[in-house]
Amino acid sequence: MDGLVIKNTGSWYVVRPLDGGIPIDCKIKGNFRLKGFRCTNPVAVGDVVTIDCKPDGSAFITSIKPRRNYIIRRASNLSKEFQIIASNLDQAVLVVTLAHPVTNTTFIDRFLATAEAYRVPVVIVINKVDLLVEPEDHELLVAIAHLYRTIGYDVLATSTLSGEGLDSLRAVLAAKTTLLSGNSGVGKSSIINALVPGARLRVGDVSESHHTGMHTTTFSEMIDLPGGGVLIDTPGVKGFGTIDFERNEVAHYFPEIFAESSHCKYGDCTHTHEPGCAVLKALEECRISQSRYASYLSILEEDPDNKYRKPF
Ligand SMILES: Nc1nc2c(ncn2[C@@H]2O[C@H](COP(=O)(O)OP(=O)(O)O)[C@@H](O)[C@H]2O)c(=O)[nH]1
Ligand SMILES: [Mg+2]
Ligand SMILES: [Zn+2]
Repeated sequence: MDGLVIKNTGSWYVVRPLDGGIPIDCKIKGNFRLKGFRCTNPVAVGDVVTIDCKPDGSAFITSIKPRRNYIIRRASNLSKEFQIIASNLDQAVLVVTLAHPVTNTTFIDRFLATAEAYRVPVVIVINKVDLLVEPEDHELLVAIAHLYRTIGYDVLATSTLSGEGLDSLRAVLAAKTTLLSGNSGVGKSSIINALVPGARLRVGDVSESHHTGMHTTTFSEMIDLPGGGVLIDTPGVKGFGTIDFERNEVAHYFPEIFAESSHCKYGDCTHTHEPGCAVLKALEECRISQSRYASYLSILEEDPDNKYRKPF
């Protein structure tokens, strides 16, 4: 029987049969491994799997259908193992805030670069806009929204308090499978509660931060949206942006830097010091933003020896 993995508890998986039957708790066989995957969880939410139901009521996942895409993160900071956060995504929503807390732009840009690398479109949701009351707060909102829209990302401004932007967000999510990401405290649970009557997720839950240590467990879950579409919630997972890139690949995942780079004098230009670098010229002429370029450099400098690679 084939089914969709709708929940990963860390110990077992909940699989909803494609024929519409009730969800079944499944284990995986001890030696179940995907070729070439150094992964802590071989099966992910969003996977379509074949399951084997035993007469005693137990059920096992025996194979995974090929994935259209997926998103991974490093299992912990220094680990060589990876977790697949979710697969077969239409898009990711990155929830950010400009106040309480401030999401830093490097985090945003790492997330976007990782999503580019795995070909997952991202919509940026700036939440808690009700807190942006001072004129300078509002100017910042306009500037950030303009920056990312210019690069090509959709940007929404929302407030779960006032309800602003929630209809636009509903429209973006309709009939799609969306990974919901963002730092702790930006309002992900509040957004789910606003969109899904009866969801009643705990809000303001600080326990999430305890899950960021060495032994992070992935608890991902699909949440059905009224009117179609699903959200994949990943409490305890800080999001992605923790993979490594090959040095000469980094620019590929910054669309506006990549666009300029075709005009650089040297084909192997790193856009840091080279004469005739079109990226540095664009930076000088403010066609590439300082903050984006700083994020590019921060990723580049993380791996000066090019030790690490995108794992798969
Ligand atoms: N002012 C304001 N506070 C919000 C908004 N959305 C969520 N919050 C608050 O932000 C805190 C964290 O929200 P939560 O949904 O738990 O964030 P999560 O960690 O991303 O799931 C809670 O105290 C919420 O009440 C919003 O739009 N405006
Ligand atoms: Mg939460
Ligand atoms: Zn260059």
